[in-house]
Formats: sequence, structure tokens, C-alpha cells
Amino acid sequence: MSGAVDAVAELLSRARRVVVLTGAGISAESGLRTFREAADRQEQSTSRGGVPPTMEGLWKSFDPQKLATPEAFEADPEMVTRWYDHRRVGCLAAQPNPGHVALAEIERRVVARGGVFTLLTQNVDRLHQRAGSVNVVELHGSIIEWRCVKTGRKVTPGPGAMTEFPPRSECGALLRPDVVWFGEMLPETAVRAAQEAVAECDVFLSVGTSAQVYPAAGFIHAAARNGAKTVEVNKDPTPISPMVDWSVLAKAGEVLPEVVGRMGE
Ligand code: BV8
Repeated sequence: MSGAVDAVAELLSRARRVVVLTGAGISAESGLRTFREAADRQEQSTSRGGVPPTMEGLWKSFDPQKLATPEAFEADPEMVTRWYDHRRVGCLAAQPNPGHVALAEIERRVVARGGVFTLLTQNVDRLHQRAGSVNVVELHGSIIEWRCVKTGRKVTPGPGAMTEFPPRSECGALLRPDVVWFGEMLPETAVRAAQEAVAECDVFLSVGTSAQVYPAAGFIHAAARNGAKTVEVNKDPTPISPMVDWSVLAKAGEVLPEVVGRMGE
């Protein structure tokens, strides 16, 4: 692995335009559950006769891809908003880990030498921003902010758990998390920023994502088509592992600080 780490450090030391795509895996070392693990666990738990749907159990006994949908919210806004508020409070209590901090440092170094750095995240936990990342594009919105389903007005709930479910906005309409659910379009501004960054990047890093959710995963393929050098840092193999120039199968919180340590200033 150290050969790959040296090569990635060398790539990033010379890169002019860097794009990084992150997924749930980069927040795993902050104690936040990933989707695949939850889905796998859901299969196991239902195979063992299912887990009672306690708040904790919601994550274990429900597939996030079934809960993270407008249909689920429509059918049971109380259950969906309880699940999202539970996750929101968890995100606020979590701390950025060395993987988040390393990406913020890589951005600082690339920009300091006149380069351009864009962080595309599928995560909704805002840990990248808390770690110091600046140019962050939230492809799937944020769980930290909620919005009125009627007016679209955004609110930022306080750090404590909500007390009323489903929560309502000032006008009395339902409040929903300001995230992109399955079946919903990504924010136009985010997609445009991602497309522009990918069109010109010379290095594309995919970190902590199973590269299975679109259109986010499509940016990896677009970067490769545009001739960028592509790197994957992921704990397990993914569908893009065979296609990237460098696939580092390891934890982001361990590898990325090593890459920073071997990069030039
Ligand atoms: C859309 C917010 C128009 C909510 C999320 C083709 C084109 C366009 C759309 C589609 C298409 N094909 C299918 C679709 C529909 C769908 C889709 O992609 N489905 C998948 C399941 C096939 N896409 C959509 O619906 C998107 N909308 O395109 O609108 C449209 C609609 C319908 C049909 C056509 C067009 C909207 C997608 C966004 C959904 N919202 N999140 C919330 O958070 O609750 S998605 C959510 O799940 C995450 O944001 C993330 O994107 C995804 C999970 O992916 P990962 O982040 O990769 O997490 P995962 O657990 O899978 O993997 C973690 C990885 O980390 C693992 O590989 C693991 O090994 C690794 N790891 C673990 N620990 C570590 C680690 N790596 C490093 N270090 C560690 N320590």
C-alpha cells in the first residue's frame, strides 16, 4: 500500500485541479453508520425474524433506501422525521475524524499553490465543513437544516432532539430534512458545480463511497473520460475499483493523513 500512498501523494502534490467525491465511509470513523452496512444489517436482522422498530432499531431493521424517499415521508411523516431527527442529533454530536481533517489540509495546499479544489459530498452531516473544508458541494443536501414543505423556508433546529413529530413550520405545514431523497432531483446548483469541476479536473479522488448511487457516482466515470487521473480510497472493493488508476483498500482516516504527510507543501 505504501507505493500507492506515495503515488497518490505525488499526484496531489502536482495537481492543478482536484475533485474529491466522498460518501458515508468517510464519516464511519466519526461513528456515523454507512448505508451499505445498515442495508446489510437489515438483511441479517430480518433473516433473524427482524428487530423491534425501536429508534435505534429503525436503522437496523429498515433499509435506508426505503426510508429516504418522498413516499415513506408521505406515508408516515412521524416515523421518517423521528428517524431523521435521530440521525441529525447524532451528526451534531459526532466529531470530524482525521480523514475529514486531511481532506481540508489537501484543499489548503492545492489552493495555496494556485490550484482549484472541489469537494463533492454525498453526505448530509456537514462534518467536512466542521473540519475546515471550504469549497464543499452538498450533492444530497444537509440533515442539519430542515425546510417547510409548503414555503420551502429553511430552519436550523437546535442541538437537542425535537419534541414534536412530525415537526411543523411557522405556517403549520410539515417540516422535512433538507436532504435529497431517492427519486428526487439533486439541487441544480450542486449538479452544475460538480459538472464544471469534473470537466476540468486533472485528479479525481473517490473516498468512502460504494459508488452505486447516481448521478453522484457518474462523476467518477466522467472524470476518467475527461482524462483525469482517478484514485479510490475505500475500505472495501467497489464497482469502480477495477477502473481507477489507484485503488487503496483501507480506511480513509488512516490513509489520508499518510498521504498528507508525504505531500509537498
Ligand atoms: C435522481 C440523502 C432523478 C438522504 C441520499 C441513474 C441516474 C440517475 C438516477 C438513478 C440512476 N439509477 C438509479 C437512479 C435512482 C437513484 C439511485 O442511484 N439508486 C441507486 C440505489 C441505484 N438515484 C436517485 O434517486 C437520485 N435522484 O437521480 O433524480 C431520477 C430519479 C429517479 C430515476 C431517475 C432519475 C438521488 C440519490 C440521492 C439519495 N439520497 N442521501 C439521506 O442521507 O438519508 S443517498 C445516500 O445513500 C447517501 O447520500 C449516499 O449517496 C448513498 C449511500 O452511498 P455511500 O455514501 O457510498 O454509502 P455506502 O454505505 O453505500 O458505502 C460506504 C462505503 O464506505 C462502503 O463501500 C464501505 O466499504 C466504505 N467505508 C466504510 N468505512 C470506511 C469506508 N471507506 C473508507 N474508510 C472507512 N473508514
